[in-house]
Order: sequence, then structure tokens, then C-alpha cells
Amino acid sequence: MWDLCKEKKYDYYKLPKTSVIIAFYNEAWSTLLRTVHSVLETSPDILLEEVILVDDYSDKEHLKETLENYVAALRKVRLIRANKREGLVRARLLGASLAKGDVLTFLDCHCECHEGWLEPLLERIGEEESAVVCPVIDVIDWNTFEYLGNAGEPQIGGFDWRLVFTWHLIPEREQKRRRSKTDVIRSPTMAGGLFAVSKNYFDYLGSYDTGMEVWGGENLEFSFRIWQCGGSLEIHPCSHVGHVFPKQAPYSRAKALANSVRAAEVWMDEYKELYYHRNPHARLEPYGDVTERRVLREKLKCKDFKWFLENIYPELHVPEDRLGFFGMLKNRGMANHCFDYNPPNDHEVMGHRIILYPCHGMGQNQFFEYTSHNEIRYNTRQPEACAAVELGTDYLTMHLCQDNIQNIPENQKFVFTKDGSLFHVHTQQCVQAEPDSYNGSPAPLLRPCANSEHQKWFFKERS
Ligand code: UD2
Ligand code: MN
Repeated sequence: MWDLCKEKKYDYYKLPKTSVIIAFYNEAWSTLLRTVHSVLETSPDILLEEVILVDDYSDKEHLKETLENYVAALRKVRLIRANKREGLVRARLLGASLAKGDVLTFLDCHCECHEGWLEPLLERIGEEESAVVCPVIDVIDWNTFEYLGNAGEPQIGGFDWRLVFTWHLIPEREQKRRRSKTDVIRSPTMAGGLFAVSKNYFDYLGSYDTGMEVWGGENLEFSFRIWQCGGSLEIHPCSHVGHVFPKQAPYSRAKALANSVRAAEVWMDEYKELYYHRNPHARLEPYGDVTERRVLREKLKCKDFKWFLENIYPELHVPEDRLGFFGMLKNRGMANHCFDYNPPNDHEVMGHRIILYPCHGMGQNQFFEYTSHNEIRYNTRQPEACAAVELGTDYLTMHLCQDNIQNIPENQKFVFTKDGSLFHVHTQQCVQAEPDSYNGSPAPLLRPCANSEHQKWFFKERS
């Protein structure tokens, strides 16, 4: 595919020009300058209006005079400074407010642009002003800083009901829509850091929600807004930019919660409840005033979230969350013990055992939903997991859920009766809470049905 990309010819004089905007906070010297130099070296001169570095009130010594002097010697690069900590949203906007290019291209401050990265982005915006276009994000190794690239087809962005950004394979329907391997790929959401947008269209769409602080949430907010308000969000397979995914950020990310709540409150309509069910503490988070953003939504006559889910992200399973059938799954016999599932990480969600753990009321690993198709779903994350019983065992593990209800395997079906028993249809047994049954921890196990409080369960939304 890379060969096909290299064959593409561009009419440089017809492409829009761009300002590249890089906000940074306490970034290391080498990664910051690697970003700047890679932009200068890989961008055709005629397409690059300027590079605007926005210092978000860093306090590291090397980012003061040393940086100023260094940048002064570089063509086209300007350094501007926030006079208080703004957070990435307002820092980027500060850069945008000074930009002279037709297109704004945002980058994180620890990137490396790959040869040919810019032309596809600008060409696409030149032909469709309402397209917001992202490069493919390649991986730069966090230990060696080696450019690792990205094997195989690019992935697109999604989210789970905790409002965490997720990556997905390109769905069938999108593969069919594209006519060539070098066509843009529509993506429900963006990772957030790297994208190009027409300056006019960005202003029209309401740029960013300036009530968002520090980090997080702005990427989903912007993604929802682009789609719901008539634009499109795309990934260009011929544009590649490397990014260092650090193990830990040089700042606290606690504001991400309030930012996500703002996004949910403005764009998600009644679907925000699905988010709150899975993060009960989000409901209590102060998120400021979103009136202006709601007015913007009205003014632009944006579509609702239901439309977004059905048309742009049909792959996302929408939980039913029927009253009384979601939240903590508590046992009656064993005081204050709840179903708990703690997979080692987001890449290995399936196959592990469900245990019982003291109920914490925080949603997350103790959030389960009982569906009208008799599944016990662990659906805070993507892909969703369903409780099942491996043949010949008496414990519960998590398997991939079946989205076609005709195909739900028998061993993923539990009948939750009015008296609170969880009856496993396939083995004709009941789920019982037992102490010390898994590595010394209590766990739910299959046992012959009996009239015991340890076989009685109920859902509770909050503690
Ligand atoms: C991802 C995005 C990031 C942003 C974030 C959600 C990519 C590659 N990265 O996290 O751009 O959308 O998700 O919010 O898609 N910064 C400031 N001021 C601050 C905090 C951060 O200027 O108070 C800068 C920071 O120096 C960097 C950029 O904002 O240039 C993004 O921050 P990050 O790199 O820590 O975020 P990342 O890549 O983990
Ligand atoms: Mn980053």
C-alpha cells in the first residue's frame, strides 16, 4: 500500500497551506526538537506556512532562554508562551489564534513526521473543507526512541462506555465504501493529538470547548461534534506520523473526568446515562457551565447522538441497562461481596475468572449488566465480555459476547429468576458464592440449585 501512496502525484500550487501547531508542557529537549525538525524536513516548503510552538507555562529550565535562542535560528518557527497553565485545549487555541495558514495541523510535542505525511492531509481538505483528517499514528519506542512504524492496515478510533478511546480494525462496511487502498478511512473518533482541519471550518464548528482543563476528553468531544454537526472525521492511510506513547505523563490527568462529563452532557443526550452507570462518581464531578456549548449545538443544528451511533459507529454495542439489571451484582449470603472481573490489561480482556470482591461502588470492574437475552455482560470496555462456563469446570470465566442474538451460545445464558437465583441453563445449576474457592478468594461457582442465601443475587447501582 505504501507503494500506491508513493505513486500519488500532488499539484502543490493548488494545495492549501498549513500552520503546524505544537503545544507542549515540560517536554524533554530531544523529543520536542525532534518534532520540530521533522516537520521542517518533511514538509514541502510551499505548503508550510509556519510552525507555532506553544509553551503551556512549562517550568523546566531548558525550555526557557535556551529554547528561545535555539528557535530564533530556525526559519518559519515561532515560540509563544502562555502566561498561565492553560491545558492542551486552550494552549492549542492560543496557537490557532495566531495562525496564518488556511489549514491548522496539530501535533503533539513528541512526534516524528514521516516523509510525505503532509500532502495527503492537505489534499483531502482542499477537496472537502468539512473533512478533519488524521495521519496514521506510528509508534516510536518509549525506551529506545526507535521509529517502529505500524504493521498492517491502519486502525480507526472508537470508544467504550467509560468514554475511553479505543482502536478498532476497519469494519467491512467501510472497506466496501472505499474505492481504493489509498482512500481516506472514516473513523468514529480520533485519538486527539494529530490532525489537520481547515481553519475556517474549525472556527465554524466552535474550535474547542475552552472549559476543558489540562488533558483528556477533548478528543471525543471534538469527534462527536464533527460528525453530529455535519463534518467527517477521517484517517489518511498515506500520511504517517510517529508518536511516543509515554508510560507516564509529566503532569496529573485528574481533569480528564470533568472533561469527559462536559462531552457527555453536551453531545450524548440520554446515552450519557450509560456512561454514568459505569462511572457513578462521574455524576458527582463538578464540570462547570456548558450552556454555551449547548447553544452552539443548537445553532449548528447538529444531529443527535442516536444518529451518530446508528450511522457512524454501528459496531458499538449499546447496552440496554434495564432498571434493576445493571450495576454491582451482589450476593445475599456473603455480606457485601460483588461480582468482580479484573483482566490484566485492556488487550487481554477474555478468558479470566470472575471472583467476588468487597463491593466498592465505583463501577468499572464491578459493573455488570444482565440483558434481556440472558447474558451477564461485562460491558464497560470494548470488546464486551460475557460470563460463561467452560465445559467440565464449575467456575465462571469471561468470553467474547455474541452480538448476533441468534448465536448466543448456551453456556453464556443465565436465567436471573424473580427470587434472585442465577440459573445456568446449559448445566442446569445455580451460581453460588463460596469463600476461598479461587486462590483463597471468594468466587461464584456452579452448584446444584438449593434454597440458600448464597445462591441469591441482586443488582445495585450505587453503594
Ligand atoms: C492523547 C493525544 C493527545 C490528547 C489526549 C487527550 C495522540 C497521539 N495524543 O494523549 O494529543 O488529545 O489524548 O486529551 O493522539 N499539553 C499541554 N498542556 C497540558 C497538558 C498537555 O500543552 O496541560 C500538551 C503535551 O505537551 C502534548 C499534548 O498536549 O504535546 C498532548 O498531551 P500528551 O502527549 O501527554 O497526551 P497523549 O499523547 O498521552
Ligand atoms: Mn502525546
